Amino acid sequence: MLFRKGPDIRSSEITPEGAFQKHSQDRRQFLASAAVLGAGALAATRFVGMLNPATKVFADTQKLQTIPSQYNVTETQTPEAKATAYNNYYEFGTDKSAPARNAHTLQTRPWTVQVDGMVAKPLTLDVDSIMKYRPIESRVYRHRCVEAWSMVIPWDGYSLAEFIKFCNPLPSAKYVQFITDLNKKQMPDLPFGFSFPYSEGLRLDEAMNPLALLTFGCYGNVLPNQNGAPIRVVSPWKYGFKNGKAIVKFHFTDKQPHTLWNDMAPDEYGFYANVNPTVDHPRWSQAHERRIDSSPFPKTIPTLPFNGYADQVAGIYNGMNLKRFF
Ligand SMILES: Nc1nc2c(c(=O)[nH]1)N[C@H]1C(S)=C(S)[C@@H](COP(=O)(O)O)O[C@H]1N2
Ligand SMILES: [Mo]
Repeated sequence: MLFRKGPDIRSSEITPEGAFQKHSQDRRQFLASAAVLGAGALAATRFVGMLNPATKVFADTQKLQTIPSQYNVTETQTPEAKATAYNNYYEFGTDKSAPARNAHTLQTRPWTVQVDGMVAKPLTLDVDSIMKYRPIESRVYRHRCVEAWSMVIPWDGYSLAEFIKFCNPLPSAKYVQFITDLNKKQMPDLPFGFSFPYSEGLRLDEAMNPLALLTFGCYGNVLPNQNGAPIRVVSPWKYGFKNGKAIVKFHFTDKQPHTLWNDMAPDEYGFYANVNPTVDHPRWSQAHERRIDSSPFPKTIPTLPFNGYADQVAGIYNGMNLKRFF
């Protein structure tokens, strides 16, 4: 395997008291640096954003400093031009090419993120301070859409677990919900018939797996709007729809949160959405996928259990019927 085997985190081990104490030092430092760095970083990004409303230009001028990751796959990467032009982001249209054309209307700075629900203390944070909390890794991940296409994308971020520990969830919290911005003015193409804002979520033990990435960029640039700027989640062993874009709220809860696709069609899009070649979508097979890479025609390749990340994540689901909890 290409990966180091990750620690097998069980829900009973999530957010023990000791972790909170160990973390309070980091937390104080983070709050201090957030206060100091917030204003300058915010001014710089707004300036660039205002000069260059076009998303592509914004991304090109916003290089990220990244460190290497131990979690890279070695398959051929999808060219940046393809990964940023073929998107699912229904707030900006249901066509795959629509988000790249339309998403520039979303203003991604200033951007505040709320942390609420079952946490020691609700927080309102500036996205730039969240981005600076931990070094940004470049992680080359497989990215598998439920519609049976896939890409290989270098995402830039740090483990969601780091941020969750910072959020201080109560021991009773069992899930974290990610809620996307809903701004009708900045989303003039919002289609009818969807229960926006987009909502997704993970069980806390899934969210604490080191593979789950709090993502700010891709290909070494800040995320283009169509890929979820300024902050999104990437959980590479799950179908792409789990990976909410443009997050404005992390809500901690003890109940399985509602999710947009599960609301829309519960028999087609389960809450867990683990990539599973043996559980077909009611309307198509999930045994294979079309890999969008550098070749002009996507190759059809077999889909791997947990998208090839079974060594890291299968343990999370020990004893669970994955055909029932799909
Ligand atoms: N807010 C929001 N997030 C979203 C979606 C969406 O429509 N709205 N689509 C999801 C789906 S179905 C996929 S496959 C991925 C696509 O991410 P990408 O466009 O960066 O490849 O985003 C997910 N996150
Ligand atoms: Mo998707």
